[in-house]
Amino acid sequence: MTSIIRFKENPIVTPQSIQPSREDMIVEGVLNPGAFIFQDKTYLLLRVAERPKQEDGIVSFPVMGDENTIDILKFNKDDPQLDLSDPRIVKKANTFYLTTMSHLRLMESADGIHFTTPSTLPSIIYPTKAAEKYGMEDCRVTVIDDVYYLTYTQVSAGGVCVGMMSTSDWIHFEHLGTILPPHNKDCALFPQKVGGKYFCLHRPSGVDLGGNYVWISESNDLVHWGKHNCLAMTRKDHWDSNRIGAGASPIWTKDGWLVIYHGANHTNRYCLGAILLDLQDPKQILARSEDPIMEPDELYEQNGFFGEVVFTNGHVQFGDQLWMYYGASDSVVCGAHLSIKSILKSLE
Ligand code: MAN
Repeated sequence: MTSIIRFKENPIVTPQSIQPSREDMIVEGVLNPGAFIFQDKTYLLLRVAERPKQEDGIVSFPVMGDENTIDILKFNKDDPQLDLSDPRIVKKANTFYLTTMSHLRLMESADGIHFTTPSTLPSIIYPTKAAEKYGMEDCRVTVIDDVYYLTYTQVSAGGVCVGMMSTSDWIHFEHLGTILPPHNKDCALFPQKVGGKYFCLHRPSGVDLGGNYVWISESNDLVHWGKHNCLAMTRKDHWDSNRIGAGASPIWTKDGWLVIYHGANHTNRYCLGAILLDLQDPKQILARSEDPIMEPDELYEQNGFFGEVVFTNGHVQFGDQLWMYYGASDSVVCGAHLSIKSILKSLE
């Protein structure tokens, strides 16, 4: 059994601690943070999911307008074409929208547990691109040669894809565009080149043939990706039978690249597992968790906007200790301590 020690302070960030973008909006969830160290402090790049205060009989949700303003769309709940069975999605006839719109927010901490709005850095990253009209989600932050690369989910009527930005100072950002087209998300960059190439993990979704599997790809410049290979599939009758996706950047260990990933079954219960990849050839899987290393066991992981979810895309490493940050129930942000050695041991 892997020893995962949840922070006793959990949840460490809640919607109540986040100021909504506008007075008529409420923060439904703070979730799925990227994590990194900058100037000796721990930072989280949170996903903030907002929607308008809801009126009786109506579902209303935000989208970015053409002038980068927020437009509110409304549908009557008694519309027979409306399907609201998934709290994350508004489906009308064959058109999909999201019930909330997400942007990214930075929070800083001296101890990795108590987070506040940074005093000297811009703290909000709003969607600005056509590909982000329904929001930006689940950002991974990877440091490569002192540059921070942000890989995040872009959502619009055009589909779900992976966007990239970079920064060195967290003040100036370079938009590097959409690096992987729809349907794709959960893009985690390796923190260094392997055999002279950059690598990333990502999760395209197959429609008829295929599924929600993790793929691995190569690049010379981090922006143009090729040599795509299907790395890991879902496993029938397992906890990860329906969808899997990489967490944060793979971790170098002398035994191989350690990947923490999420897996969901057909009831949408999200757990975490681990995969070990060959150090020289990360297209080769050396081991994979048979059982989850973490399950939604706590009340705050079982109940919320979308319950039964632990989802990680951010961690920072101190020697053998991984401080893993995760979203619980798509509502709050939590943390846990993991020993890398104990995860490796669970894979033997
Ligand atoms: C999606 C992810 C996350 C989210 C989970 C659970 O697969 O992209 O954004 O936390 O679903 O709702």
